[in-house]
Amino acid sequence: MRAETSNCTELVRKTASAFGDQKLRQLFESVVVLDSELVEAIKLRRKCQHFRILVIGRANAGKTTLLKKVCDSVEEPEIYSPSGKKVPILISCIYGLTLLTQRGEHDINNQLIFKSNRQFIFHDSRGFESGSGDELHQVKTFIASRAGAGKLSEQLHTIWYCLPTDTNRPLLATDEHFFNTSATGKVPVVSIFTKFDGLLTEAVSHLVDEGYSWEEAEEGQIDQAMQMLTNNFTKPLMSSKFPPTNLVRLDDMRSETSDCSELIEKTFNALSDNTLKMLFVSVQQNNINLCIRQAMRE
Ligand SMILES: Nc1nc2c(ncn2[C@@H]2O[C@H](COP(=O)(O)OP(=O)(O)OP(=O)(O)O)[C@@H](O)[C@H]2O)c(=O)[nH]1
Ligand SMILES: [Mg+2]
Repeated sequence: MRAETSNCTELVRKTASAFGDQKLRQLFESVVVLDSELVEAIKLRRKCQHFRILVIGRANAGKTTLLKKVCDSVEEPEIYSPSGKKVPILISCIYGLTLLTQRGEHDINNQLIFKSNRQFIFHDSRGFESGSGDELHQVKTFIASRAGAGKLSEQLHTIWYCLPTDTNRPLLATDEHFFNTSATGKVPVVSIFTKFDGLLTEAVSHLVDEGYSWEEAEEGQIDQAMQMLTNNFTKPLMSSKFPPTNLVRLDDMRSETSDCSELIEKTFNALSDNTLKMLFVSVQQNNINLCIRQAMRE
């Protein structure tokens, strides 16, 4: 046991299997280092403390709400400049009311960090809404500069591309342009269909317009919404030249009961590099299930 190469994996496994109560076993597994790969994870965390995600999505797509959920925060993120200086909140007073304004939230180069989970760094881009080539150029430049960063901690690890589904403008021409022209190199893109609850409402209206009763429309809303999702989003995205690595549909992220575990799993699956997978698992604070499953896989 004094040798560097020895480990106590067998003891840990046998202790885990001795628990009759499944919850106790899971608790044990979650607090114990299951094997040398997790020791590697600790070494890796010394080198790189953050998992860096670029979030793209037009105004109102639900980006901030989603990030708060991922980081289990009710507070707004803190904003840091590329050099790590905190961007101050602007305090103004209008008609006796004190207003706090977040500055630089949508500047792609700034870093958004939630106090509740400082291990994620987000970059927020409002996408290509205006249709001008400038925005696309800015995003491409950002991706290229991060790809060229020497240090793992400075590199971009994943892109979350948010597409609101409760809209009558599903994919903008510029969204299609992105997926047809932007090779993101090794950085996986997870397309996130946000506000699916809004699409369900749309589906009900659509069915009622088609002559169905309210009861029938409510019954058929999920099938109808899934069909709309497939036709308006999934098919065009997946037939593009650089399709997203993975797709996720999210329900109402404002609701207390909704969770983003599917997004976390699909992001994990989208990572092709084992080091990054390990880093991603190690930055989870709210998603203990992924940690447990990953440990059990070994
Ligand atoms: N119906 C519905 N509304 C949502 C959902 N997520 C967020 N919203 C609402 O949509 C609005 C915009 O949400 P944000 O999270 O601020 O969107 P954003 O993409 O960060 O917007 P910008 O920062 O302005 O680009 C807010 O009123 C949210 O409460 C959702 O899943 N379903
Ligand atoms: Mg926002």
